[in-house]
Amino acid sequence: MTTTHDGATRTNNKKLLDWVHEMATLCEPERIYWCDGSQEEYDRLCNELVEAGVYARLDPEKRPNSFLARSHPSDVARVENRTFICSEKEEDAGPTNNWMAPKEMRAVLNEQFKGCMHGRTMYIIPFSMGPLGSDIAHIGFEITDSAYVVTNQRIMTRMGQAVLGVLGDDGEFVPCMHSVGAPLEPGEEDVTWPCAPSIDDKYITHFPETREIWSYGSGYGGNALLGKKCLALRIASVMARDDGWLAEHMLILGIESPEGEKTFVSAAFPSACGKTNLAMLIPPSTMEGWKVTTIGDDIAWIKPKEDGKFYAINPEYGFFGVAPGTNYKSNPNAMESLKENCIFTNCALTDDDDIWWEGMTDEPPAHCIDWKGNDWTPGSGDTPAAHPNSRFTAPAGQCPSIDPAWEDPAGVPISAFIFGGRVSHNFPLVYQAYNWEHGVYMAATMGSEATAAAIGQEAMRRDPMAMLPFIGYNMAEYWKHWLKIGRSHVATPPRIFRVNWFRKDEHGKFIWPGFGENMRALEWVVERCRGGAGAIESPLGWVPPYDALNWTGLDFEKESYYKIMNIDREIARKEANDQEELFTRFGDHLPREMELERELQLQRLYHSPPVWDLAAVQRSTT
Ligand code: O2Y
Ligand code: MN
Repeated sequence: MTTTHDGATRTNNKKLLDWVHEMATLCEPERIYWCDGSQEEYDRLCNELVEAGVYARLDPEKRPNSFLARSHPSDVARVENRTFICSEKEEDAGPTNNWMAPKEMRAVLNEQFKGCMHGRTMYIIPFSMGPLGSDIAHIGFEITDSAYVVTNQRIMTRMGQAVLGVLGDDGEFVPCMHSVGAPLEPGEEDVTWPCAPSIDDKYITHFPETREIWSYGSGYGGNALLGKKCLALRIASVMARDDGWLAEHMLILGIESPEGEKTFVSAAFPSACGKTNLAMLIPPSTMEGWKVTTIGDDIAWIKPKEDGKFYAINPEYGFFGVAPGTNYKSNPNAMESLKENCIFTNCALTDDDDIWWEGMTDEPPAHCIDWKGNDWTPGSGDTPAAHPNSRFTAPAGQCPSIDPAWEDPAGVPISAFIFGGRVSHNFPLVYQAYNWEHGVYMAATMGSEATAAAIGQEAMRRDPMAMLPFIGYNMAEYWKHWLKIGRSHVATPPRIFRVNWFRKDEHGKFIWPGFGENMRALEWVVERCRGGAGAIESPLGWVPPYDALNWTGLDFEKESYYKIMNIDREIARKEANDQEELFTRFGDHLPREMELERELQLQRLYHSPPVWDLAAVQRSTT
């Protein structure tokens, strides 16, 4: 075993050095390399990856310093059924997580990791989740045998030697162990995307009590870039529970009014709800003076501070966004962020050495190479050129809407939490919770519609707080944590809202224009937080009357507004009844407030006066 960059010359942190030594002994790599995070190192690794055929360098004029990688066709997304929470007790992982006893999992992992880095380099990546030295940030070390992971981590995290300075001799870190699970025996030729041959050999495992991550067999995204979902959500949610803060699957926005007042909000959405588009929203030009800035697109770490407010940081340094559907109409800021210094994974390669994906342009290219490396033309039928989960890895600092405070170690003060989903019927555009407990109930019961193929009906796929695949402990205990932190850790908790951009009319067409026009709902949210803007009491919560929204420059008649705000009470009661199924899964862990709020909601839906019909309210008041 040869060592490049000896660890002992880099750090005196005994825990770190012991761990690296122990992992090297287990994995038996050919080389050990301590990453310094420099540009020179990044360029060198990218060149090596180009030479090895792992990266294709894109045209330096069109897409400077950018690369395309193609994964193995079996390794294209997070593997939820192979993701485990290994707490000592099964009930501490809760009914929504896969669980295995730590002892049992360690035995499996020891087998898998033994000699798994034969013929490969073991890279040691020091990284900080959050601005270096921020009291909200945490340090991680990822050990990996993938240079693809190293180069992506340099974009996604603050990575390199400076982290070792902040760590010091006794500092704490989260050990993140990763292998693609494809040892190279002498004489064996490497492939461009090594990974474990079978899904059953992949393990994305978390040990909440000892705060460790072990990931084996996949080189893709959330399975391999361990700072993101594994550390910043699953392990951090446990740290947050223990230490009195929140680790959330939330974007963070700054919203500036024409008067120059800035309000920061954080928002959670399940996948496929346009979260990245909202994180980089550009208000319509007719809403003069309103400006939106981006602090983060995916994860928020939120801490209560002495002044009685929650402060949030984006623990990440880059975007790992879904490529298909991103274009200059849906998200100009994302497109501008992708102009240079990016890594693209599983996108299509055009004949002029640029990237393309479905929805990027009105017209597809006449020819390109698809994500599997095959010729592709618009006549290729249902075969997509880019994989539906193809990704861009882009430095967040390149986003034109990035907020000047996005790297502020103190974080930004959060005034509102917004929760969304994708619901085509009977769910209002926007409404506000009556109080913190009601808001936590609204967030806990959120979800998106999923068509149950077998019956052809739309069922609600629940995704509480958009944390279903990312909570590191029992979801019901997480709800208790939310209830407690809002009551006792801050003077005035942020207001809680729900939004839904996806309501359809009787012809199956979206009623709400969405995208930049979502700013109209955000303006109401901001005004509510500042004590202004009208609202009507409804069984679901406070709803805006038509005139409380800013309609300047948008032709959206009252009739259409009623359509996206009206609620059929019987359907709403069925929805509240259905929520019982979710709650009963948690047995004694369920906080009493959740069932109480559900009951109250049902009562309001039975007994509120008939004027609840929003259309009727509007007609009687205008
Ligand atoms: O499929 C993957 O590995 C990536 S998943 C992901 C990436 C960026 C932001 N969010 C997600 C997610 O699944 O929520
Ligand atoms: Mn996400």
